[in-house]
Amino acid sequence: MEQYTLYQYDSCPYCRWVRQFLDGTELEVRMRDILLDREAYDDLIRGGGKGTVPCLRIEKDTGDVEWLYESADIVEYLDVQRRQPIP
Ligand SMILES: N[C@@H](CCC(=O)N[C@@H](CS)C(=O)NCC(=O)O)C(=O)O
Repeated sequence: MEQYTLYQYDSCPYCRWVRQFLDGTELEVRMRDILLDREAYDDLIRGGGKGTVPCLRIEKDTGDVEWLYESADIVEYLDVQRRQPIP
């Protein structure tokens, strides 16, 4: 199973949209608030390369990690994943 972490913060409208999408799914996504958690912000910069949110950290079954920016791309990606049959 892929593991997901969403880097975001409360008042960001793009983040809110992704969170609202997630509310209607059963996907498990860890939330990290980059305004409240300095370590989360540092991890985002180090891993993703920039501090823009939302950003989805995707850890593949293989251990490979991808960082996906852009709310529309995040929602589209997760929408595909949630339709996958459970192995
Ligand atoms: N097109 C992006 C816009 C994201 C965006 O503008 N996020 C703002 C917060 S609401 C941000 O992180 N700005 C700071 C930055 O880009 O470094 C999306 O849809 O995700």
